[in-house]
Amino acid sequence: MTSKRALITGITGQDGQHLSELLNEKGYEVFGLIRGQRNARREAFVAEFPFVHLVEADLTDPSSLLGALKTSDADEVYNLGAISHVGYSFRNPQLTADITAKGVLNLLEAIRQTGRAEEVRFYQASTSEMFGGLDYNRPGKGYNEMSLFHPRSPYGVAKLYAHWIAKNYRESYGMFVACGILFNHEGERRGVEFVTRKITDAVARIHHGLQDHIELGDLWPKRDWGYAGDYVRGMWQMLQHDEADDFVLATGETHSIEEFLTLAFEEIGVDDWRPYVQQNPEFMRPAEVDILLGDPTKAETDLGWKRDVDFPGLVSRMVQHDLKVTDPNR
Ligand code: NAP
Ligand code: G4F
Repeated sequence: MTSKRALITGITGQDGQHLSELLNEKGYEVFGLIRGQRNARREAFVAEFPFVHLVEADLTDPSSLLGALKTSDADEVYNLGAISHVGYSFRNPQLTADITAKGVLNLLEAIRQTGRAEEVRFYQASTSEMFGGLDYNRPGKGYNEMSLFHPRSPYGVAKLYAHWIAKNYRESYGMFVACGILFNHEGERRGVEFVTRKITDAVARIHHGLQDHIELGDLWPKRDWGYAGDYVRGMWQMLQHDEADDFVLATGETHSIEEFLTLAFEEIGVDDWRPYVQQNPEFMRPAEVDILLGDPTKAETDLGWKRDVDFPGLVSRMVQHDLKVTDPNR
């Protein structure tokens, strides 16, 4: 039997790395879309994932996407590429719309142009940011696939367009388009611009005497944080399902940034994190998402998905990883 072929956009990002690894283990031939004339992450990526065939393209350039689809001749396309940082999207709203929203339309249209629209299975990386934290229709139960949307950032609004255009192509052209509405997922491959990795990296550096404090924005928001390795498994399961559908992936628990700080500092034997944390308005947002809590019942029931890593396990593995990589004696 010939192996399946997958094309991943956003291959250099956290989820792209986890998914490459998973699909390679499953025997796929993996193609990854890489942008930029000299992408700073290319060299490190090639060293760690030599089995991935990189194809140059950009979500804002339709002809390059068509080329990538033709080169890869993919059976499954995972669209993970995006401006994914909420704070950055406030400062760069038009770029966010071009890549995170319109990029999806470009990719779907390019798939249609290949003439293989009915054969290709497509995954769209939708997000809990589309809900916006205003838990007005299912108070306390968590968002599910039927919850109302109220995005609170240029990123959330762009992702909502992407979500609906993806569903529209499913309904209009009979394409197999699955939308994974994923709550926050983290891990040792998370960018340091996101709050969890920023904290675990700083905690490790404080432990090694390389820095003395960390500057953060608001500490009260709550997130439903899971482990990225568990979530990419769910993406793959969505494309193996008999029907294209929408699925929430979440843990069903929500924790504040203060709780994350408590566990992270305990990992290095510090009981009170407060002396090490300063608040800096630079890291606050014009509109905040107060609380995110997801209900993954549908994915658990229909896909058999379940997460393995819990909240304390997630914090611990991230701090332990960062203690190793920042150790000046290593
Ligand atoms: P990430 O680490 O920020 O990676 C984003 C990727 O998008 C990078 O590989 C980046 O490539 C690529 N990209 C940016 N602009 C592009 C363009 N113009 N053309 C092609 N690629 C471009 O994000 P992630 O955490 O892995 O998340 C993956 C996807 O899931 C994203 O769409 C994100 O919005 C969504 N999501 C994430 C979470 C989460 O908690 N992680 C939750 C829900 C949804 P460069 O190396 O070139 O910058
Ligand atoms: O880690 P964050 O930047 O993640 P956020 O905004 O929840 O978005 C992430 O999860 C979404 C899924 O819900 C994804 F769609 C999205 O692509 C991304 O992966 O911020 C988490 C919370 C926010 O409330 C933020 O205001 O932490 C707060 N925060 C406080 N200080 C900070 C900081 N966030 C960052 N990035 N940096 C800070 O210094």
